[in-house]
Amino acid sequence: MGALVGAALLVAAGIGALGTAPATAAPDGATPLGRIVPAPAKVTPGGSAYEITAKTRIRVDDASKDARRIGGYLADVLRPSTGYRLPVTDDDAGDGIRLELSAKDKALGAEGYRLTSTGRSVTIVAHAPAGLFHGVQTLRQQLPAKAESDSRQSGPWLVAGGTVEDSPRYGYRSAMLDVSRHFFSVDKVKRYIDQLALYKINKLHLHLSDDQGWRIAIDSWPRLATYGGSTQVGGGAGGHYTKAQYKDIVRYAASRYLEVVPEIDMPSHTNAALASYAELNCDGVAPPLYTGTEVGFSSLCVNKQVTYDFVDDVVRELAALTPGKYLHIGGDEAHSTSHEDYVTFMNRVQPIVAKYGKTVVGWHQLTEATPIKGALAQYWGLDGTSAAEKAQVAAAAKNGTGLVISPADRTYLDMKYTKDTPLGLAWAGYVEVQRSYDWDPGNYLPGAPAAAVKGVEAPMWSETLSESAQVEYMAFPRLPGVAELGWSPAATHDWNTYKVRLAEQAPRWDALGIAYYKSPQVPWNG
Ligand code: NGO
Repeated sequence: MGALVGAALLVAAGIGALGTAPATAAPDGATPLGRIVPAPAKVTPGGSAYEITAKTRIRVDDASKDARRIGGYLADVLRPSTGYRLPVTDDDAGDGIRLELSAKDKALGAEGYRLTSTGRSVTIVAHAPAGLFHGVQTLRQQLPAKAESDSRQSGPWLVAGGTVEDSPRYGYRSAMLDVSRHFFSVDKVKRYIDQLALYKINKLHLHLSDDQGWRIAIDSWPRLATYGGSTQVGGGAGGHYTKAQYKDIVRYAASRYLEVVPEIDMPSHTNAALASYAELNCDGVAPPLYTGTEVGFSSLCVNKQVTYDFVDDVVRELAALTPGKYLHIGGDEAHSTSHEDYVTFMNRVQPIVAKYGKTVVGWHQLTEATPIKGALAQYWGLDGTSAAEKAQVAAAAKNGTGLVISPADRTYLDMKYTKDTPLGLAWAGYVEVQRSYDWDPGNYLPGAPAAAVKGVEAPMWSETLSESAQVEYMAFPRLPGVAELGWSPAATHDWNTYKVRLAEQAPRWDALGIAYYKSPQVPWNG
């Protein structure tokens, strides 16, 4: 694309104002409209800024519980820092912050919104509650970073004037947390959910089982959690979620408009289950619990009926805990299962997921079997993946299998940034911030039709991570970049302007207590 055409596209997408210029504020001191992450689809700056004051009210549609809840959420974010009361009222006439659900604005879709800021009000209009919520995230980022503080700060609390019209490129914008290699408490998961919501991520993929630990209570097979969940990498105490705790996570995620996608990884990555129940092993002997980090050594016994009774029970109970559409069945690295057995197993398990009303997601090795209608394959290859393997996934995509793109050498948040990164793995190479952002999910996999791409994911594997601070150091600043690949129109993609917007997020992370990696690729101080 010629430079001129590129520039024209940027202006057409409404983000001309985002240019490469240093981070100058708008004349009235507000953050320039649209200078946020992910970049909005269309920004029309103009007019005077809105100022949140002690008199500001949050006005919501009286008919909508969702709008009221989202108004309450916004007030909770802003009260500590502003010190204002910010009452949420259903008197929706008058000045202030207005959250409106509009049945007729169908063009905004399931997640889009329009934010209009004038001297008298900020109005967010959406067709569906998720759109209102995403609009609120935009409003948060337009305010000074200190709005995120949990102690009182001085204003002014300005929102630049103009209009943002925004909706996502992809409907599947996911982050994964591996709670198996190290167990993460409910509170830690909630903290991560809050961080994901700020960047308009809408799926939380929980990797609930692996060789090192089974993390979800299953009533019909209780030892999975009580024994299979009793340790983790390095031999710590591990843990598991009771059903009540798991529902709490699902509810909390839903309140931030994230859908939980639970994963039970099969037929390999199953040592915790095999250790808990001897009958799941072909030789009838339970192996010991495992606390190392090798992969691919375990396998469910493909030719025993009890295996499918087990899968049926687990999927039934998990589906019942899952209001979302998807259930992930893993399927990666089945190195100790023959190809024939793998195909038999995956083709038998997918209909079980369908029987309980869920849509199958699997790692892309699922395409070695026959993906069931509607299934999604999650591509986790890298530049060096063989052409044959890429072609097999692309062929499935041509046949109707949807793709979630999560290349290990781009979006894996557990990869070290450089050789000096104290945490993380390096099997897919080092993944600096530019590398994680500077690619296009729409044309990433050669031969796969763009329409097959349903979205992106940033997985956080936890072999080396057990604390929130460690997760955050690996996620920030790469996670916002993957979020932008999932949300923003391809025409807005530009590393040189992105890195400036990304740098402007840092004071917000400071206010939120997120200790991020200070990549030398990002101009942190303007
Ligand atoms: C691979 C492997 C996981 C590891 C991860 C570490 C997939 C899909 N299977 O990704 O078991 O934890 O790498 O980066």
